[in-house]
Amino acid sequence: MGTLIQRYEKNLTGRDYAVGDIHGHFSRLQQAIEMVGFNPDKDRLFSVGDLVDRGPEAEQALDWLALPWFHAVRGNHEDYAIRHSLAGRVDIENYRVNGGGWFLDMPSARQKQFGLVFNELPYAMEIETKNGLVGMLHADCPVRDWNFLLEALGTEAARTRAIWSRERLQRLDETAVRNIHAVVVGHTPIQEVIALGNTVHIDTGGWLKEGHFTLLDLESI
Ligand SMILES: [Mn+2]
Repeated sequence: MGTLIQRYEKNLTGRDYAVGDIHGHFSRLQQAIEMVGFNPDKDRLFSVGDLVDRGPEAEQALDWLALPWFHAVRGNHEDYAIRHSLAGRVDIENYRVNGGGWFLDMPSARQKQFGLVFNELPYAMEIETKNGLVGMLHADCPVRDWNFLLEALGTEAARTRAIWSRERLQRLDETAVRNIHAVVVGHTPIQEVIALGNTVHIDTGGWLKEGHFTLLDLESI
């Protein structure tokens, strides 16, 4: 496993964007970043994870992760791939139902290639912005105070919550996460971006027929 929380220094020359779950729709993502005039020489794109499964272009995830301006946290779908390829610990039927067929049907050496790259993805990112530190996680912050996140992520319970929980949205919980300007998350498709406390849910279902990719400028929050 790589580092649990990856820190990024302030982007002094360009803009920083966050994007929700991609789920194998990299052509649509490419169109979305072109629409905002994304400049790969200066700008950065931060993903809340779930790059793969469900869509037709999941295999491109490795190409995108190799780009110097694209950074992602791990989602529960990367976690499926890691567990299957590196630990052999996955409910195969459940994985296939959730879009993992493309992965299960690849040769095991190729699966392992993905697993090793995904296993380097952090559970959380911290990005310095002019407004303060912005945190990103796939599903929800498992602690009420960002300063305790690193310690908490040492436990499987907190790691699971970080990549699977839908509790905040289900309860419309507006409790702020302390000691962080904002926390950006995905995982649960919604029609429009919604902020609950300082947690901003941005998965507007760019991979769904009726959805779209939201490119959230991190300095706008
Ligand atoms: Mn997810």
